[in-house]
Amino acid sequence: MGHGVNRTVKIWIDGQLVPEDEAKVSVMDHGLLYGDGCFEGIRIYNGRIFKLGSHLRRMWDSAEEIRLQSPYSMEEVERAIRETVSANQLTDGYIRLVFTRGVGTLGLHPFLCPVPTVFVIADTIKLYPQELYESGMQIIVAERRRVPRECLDPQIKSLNYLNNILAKIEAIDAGVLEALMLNMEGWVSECTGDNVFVVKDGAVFTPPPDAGILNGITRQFLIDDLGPSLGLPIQEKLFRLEEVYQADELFLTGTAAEVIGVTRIGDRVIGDGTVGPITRRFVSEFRARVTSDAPED
Ligand code: PXG
Repeated sequence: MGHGVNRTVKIWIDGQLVPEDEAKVSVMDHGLLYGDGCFEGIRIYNGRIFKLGSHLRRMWDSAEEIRLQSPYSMEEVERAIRETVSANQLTDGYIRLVFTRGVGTLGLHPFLCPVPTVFVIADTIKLYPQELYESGMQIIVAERRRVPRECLDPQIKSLNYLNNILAKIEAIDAGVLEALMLNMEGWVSECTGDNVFVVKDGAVFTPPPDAGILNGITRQFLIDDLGPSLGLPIQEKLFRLEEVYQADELFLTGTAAEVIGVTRIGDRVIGDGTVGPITRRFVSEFRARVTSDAPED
């Protein structure tokens, strides 16, 4: 089944481009049996693959952390991604790159799976409604804590997303789209699929990687590039929920969400309840940069 009208989605899997209904993974694949594998979500803007190099490096870092060796080189995976994007005639959309441990026995042993499964999906993306970027989104604070680095480092973008999904269910139950998670020490970490930034008295800060977060590619783009070019340096520091409640502005970043303001958290209003001026500058500068000449590094 294609997702669009008259369009069969082509999937790249284990070296071949095939129609979606032929792209199959075995029930004996440990990606399915144990969530043993890793992935990336990547955006295509105006024919350019945003931060593809950074996503590939993070994918290789995740794979190394779980001792999964890709059967394809980074250059081969990059070619596979570009091939999949052009086969689906996408100039704007979303790419999902997945490595699974591969087919094995009914036992945890990862090294009894001889060949990792690799696939690339490229499709259109369902975005948050534009109105949310103007009025700001509402989120909650999840009861569920972010899994500690000592147990499963959130820097590994693994196929094991149940920690985030359980927090996401809390958000859905509360009628909102995201949930902010604290780490086991009570520091603010991140949302289920987005990083978090606070604005206070003109200063912008975000939790450091050692808060136990995924070091988002969008987050790093703001720290390295957008912040400095807007004259708004971003500081990494640990902070508590109290500082979130007392923030002037709050915003989230992620591949799917881009940059989006948060105006309510639970029943508390952030700042004056509108998307603040600094958040607006990041939202519009982000859009301008990715739509004109999205960096692929
Ligand atoms: N934290 C977590 C736990 C994530 O999963 C981010 C932060 C933001 O990272 P990037 O690199 O995207 O700036 C993520 C990324 C989806 C979706 O479909 C979620 C993500 C990425 C792409 C799509 O909800 N999460």
